[in-house]
Parts: sequence; C-alpha cells; structure tokens
Amino acid sequence: MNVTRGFTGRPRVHNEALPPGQYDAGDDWPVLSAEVTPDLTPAEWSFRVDGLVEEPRSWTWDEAHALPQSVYEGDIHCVTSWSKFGVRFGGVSLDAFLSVVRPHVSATHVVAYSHTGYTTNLPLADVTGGRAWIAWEYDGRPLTPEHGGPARLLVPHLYFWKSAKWIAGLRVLDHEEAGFWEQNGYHARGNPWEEQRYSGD
Ligand SMILES: Nc1nc2c(c(=O)[nH]1)N[C@H]1C(S)=C(S)[C@@H](COP(=O)(O)O)O[C@H]1N2
Ligand SMILES: [Mo]
Repeated sequence: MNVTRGFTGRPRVHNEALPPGQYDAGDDWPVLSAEVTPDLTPAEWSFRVDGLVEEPRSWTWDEAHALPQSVYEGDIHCVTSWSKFGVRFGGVSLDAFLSVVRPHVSATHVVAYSHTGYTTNLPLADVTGGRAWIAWEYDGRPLTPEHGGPARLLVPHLYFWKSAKWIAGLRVLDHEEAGFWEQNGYHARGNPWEEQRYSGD
C-alpha cells in the first residue's frame, strides 16, 4: 500500500494498481469529449437495447431507476494516460437491462451509442457479469452533463473511451462493428492492463 500524496489534498491510499503507462490524476477528473455537451434532461433521456435480443425495449429515466440499484467503487483509466483511483458511481448494472431483453445465443458484441451520435464497440462478455453499468451518480451526486449526465455507460475495466457519455442504447450483434475511436485507430477492446491503446497493440 502506498500513500502517494502528503500534505496537499486528502491522503490517497492505493494498492499500486496503476496499469502500464498510466499516471494517478489524483483529485482531478479531466473532461474528454469529441462532442459538444448536450442539454439533455432526465425526462428526455431514454435507454434502449435492441438487435439480437428476444425482446427489444426502451427504458425511461423513471423505469430505469425502478431497476435494482448498483454501485461501482474502484478505478478508471483513460487512454490519454490518466487514471483515477477510488471513484464511486451509482446506477444500474447492465445485467439488469440485458436479463429483460435476453440476448440471442448467437450474440457476441454490442455497439453502444449516445444521444449525441458517439459510438463504441464492446464484446458482450465485457458488459455482462457485473462489469458494466448505466451510471447517473458520481460521489453520491447526479452525474454532471460534461461527464455524461444524465446517464453514461460505465465499463471501468476497459479504457474510458468505452464508457459512452449520454448513453442512448446498445445494439446487440453477432459480429464486431467498430465505433468512433475504433474506426480512428484505437484498439477494438482497450484493456488497460494489456495496454491495448491502438489497433495492433
Ligand atoms: N458520447 C461520448 N462519450 C464519450 C466521449 C465522447 O466524446 N462522447 N469520449 C470518451 C472518452 S475518449 C473518454 S476518455 C471518456 C471521458 O469521460 P470524462 O469526460 O467523464 O472524463 O468519455 C468517453 N465517452
Ligand atoms: Mo479518452
């Protein structure tokens, strides 16, 4: 265990769990968007799962909040090399949505898409098994618009570009379809522990 900060800010304790090539951003949380932050209210927000599923459906803000709530406490890692330790997000596990729509046995991948048009692709296995969330709270407060509020995808075990802000839905597929950054040279999976930054890494 290391205490990496002394007198400035609160002491930060962690388990040396920094993926290769990353640095600890401390209390900073950089905003990284390829898009203008949308003016999207909870009433306008919806989340849809369709494609290769038994029962495609959409959830309103209230319907999504009626699902069992779930918290992620842990770290996040951006491909631009900052990591943030011990963050706390609240929302609903993607498993709760997927168990309603029931992906076909042939399903292998998803494309996550935002209300702004951003897309990112993920293996289905990376968004099931308690490893992905629709998150609307950060540190017990509503997620701010620049960080993806009212709600964003959260897939913290992969580089943070996979965590689509202003999440609108998931399309379930039986093949991989490259999203925005993945079409622009970034890695299809983006596992920070294997430093999968660019295609070919
Ligand atoms: N809709 C949308 N989601 C997005 C992005 C974006 O431009 N648009 N940028 C991605 C990238 S590259 C990163 S690193 C994280 C940044 O999230 P943050 O601004 O909350 O730190 O959001 C990801 N999700
Ligand atoms: Mo990023």
